[in-house]
This record gives sequence, C-alpha cells and structure tokens, in this order.
Amino acid sequence: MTGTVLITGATSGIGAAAARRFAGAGYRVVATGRRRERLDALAAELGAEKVHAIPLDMRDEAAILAAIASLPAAFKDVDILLNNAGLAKGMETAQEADLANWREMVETNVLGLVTITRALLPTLIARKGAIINLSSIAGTYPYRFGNVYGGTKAFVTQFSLNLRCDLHGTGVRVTSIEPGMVETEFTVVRTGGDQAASDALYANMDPMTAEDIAETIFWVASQPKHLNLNRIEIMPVNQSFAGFAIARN
Ligand code: NDP
Ligand code: 8X3
Repeated sequence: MTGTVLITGATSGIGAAAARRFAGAGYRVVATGRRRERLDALAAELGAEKVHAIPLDMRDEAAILAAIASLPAAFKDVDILLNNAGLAKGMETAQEADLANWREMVETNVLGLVTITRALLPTLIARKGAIINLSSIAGTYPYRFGNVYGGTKAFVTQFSLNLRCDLHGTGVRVTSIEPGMVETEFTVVRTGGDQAASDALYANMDPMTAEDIAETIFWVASQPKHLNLNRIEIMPVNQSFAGFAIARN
C-alpha cells in the first residue's frame, strides 16, 4: 500500500530516515520541522513531487492549524500521521532543572502532538488511516534526569492507548513506538550542543540507528488493515535495565 504520510520533525534523525523510507516505497511525504534549509534539502533529495515541506514550529498552535488547513490537493489526503517531532532538554535533577526547558518539552512533545493529531483526525477517520506516535522507554522506566522528558513520553503512550478507545470502530490504527537509545541529534540537543557528550554516550555500545526505527515504523504501517500494533518497545542489545537506587543514612 502507498498513500500520503505526514511526518513531524523530518529535518533530522528518525523523522528524516522515515521520510526516506516512505518516499522510497512510493509514499507522498508531508515533511515538517523548524529548519527550512534541511526541509529544502530533503525535498531536493527525494523529489519535489513526492515531498511537500512545511517549515513549522510544533509550539505554534495557530501555525499547525493553518498548515493542516492549507495542505495542497496532492498532499491533503493524509493516510498516516507520524508524530515524531520531540526533544529532551537538560540533564539536571528536577530540583536543579530550568523551567524553560520543561516548558519547551511539554509544548513540543505534548501540546504540539495533540494539536496536530486533533487537526488531522477528520481526515484520518475518512481515510481509515493510522497514527504512529514516537514515545520512548523513558515513558515507562524512570531514570535520573528523566523528570519531565519521561513525563511527556508517558503522556504520549497513554494518549495513544486512549486514542485507540475513542477511535474504536473507525478503522483508524494507533501505535506507540517506544525506543531506547538511538544515535541521532537527540543527545546533542538534550545537552545544549555537546557533541562530545553525545559521542561518549553512544560509544562502544552499538546504539540503534534512525534507520532501524524508520524500518520498524514502516513495518507497522505496512501491516494488514485488520491488525493494530498497540505498543512496540525496542532497545539496543547493549542497553537493558538498572536496579533501584538506595540512599543510606
Ligand atoms: P533529533 O533531534 O535527531 O530529531 C528531532 C526532530 O524533532 C527534528 O527534526 C526537530 O526539527 C524536531 N523538533 C524538535 N522540536 C521541534 C519544534 N519545536 N517544532 C518542530 N519540530 C521540532 O532526535 P530523534 O530523531 O532521536 O527524535 C525523534 C523522536 O524520537 C523524538 O520525539 C524523541 O523524543 C523520540 N525518541 C528518541 C530516542 C533517541 O534515543 N534518539 C529514543 C526514544 C524516542 P527542527 O529542530 O528542525 O525543528
Ligand atoms: C530517549 C531514550 O534511553 O535516551 O527517549 O532516554 S533514552
């Protein structure tokens, strides 16, 4: 099957890899993100007839609604919404964290995601389409410094499951994808631009790649229409679980 996929955060990492995977399989791609030059490069690479690029900040509700309302005819019949845009900001404990970082994560990972989802639901219902949301293992397993980032991803997972309830009988499929460590720009962004910290985190542990997750997303989207993958948790072999922390008197 092919159709049209709208990918938020297609300028980097998992979103960019998914754009290439879907376009390579014949899908039309609506690609969004803030970095216009990267969107232009993606459209040039994949072909302007296949990619409609929309510079868009997911924190801007009015811009999201305007973008969805003004999709050109060739790209307006969205079959798949890939809610991928998101970020972690900060590597501090809650008691040391910067409130502006918390606000940016909530506005992007939660408010932006629900806004674009709500705007596209009529189309997705009409087309019996699919919603694929990028959650994270950070939404299930607590870890130090995960505070608000993990909270936003727990929201994404639960919102995905609740969407399944509300969309019951419509034929719309909803999946929460919950990866562990994927080497993208994620940690550079999280650390405020510290490439060395990112390189150290992923060193000698064979992290997942953006292409690994794009392949999983494409597989989810390619399942027969009567199947719904509710949740997929996926990690590198070299990442597993830690124990409980104990503070002693
Ligand atoms: P990247 O940093 O490589 O990509 C993030 C994407 O999100 C970029 O395209 C960026 O575009 C976009 N984005 C961020 N903020 C905004 C905003 N305000 N408005 C519009 N777009 C925005 O990271 P990943 O590819 O790794 O992350 C993709 C998703 O996967 C995220 O939701 C992340 O939480 C999730 N994830 C990542 C994991 C990892 O280990 N890497 C693991 C589990 C989940 P631009 O800056 O151009 O706006
Ligand atoms: C990011 C995954 O393991 O880096 O969502 O927290 S992890």
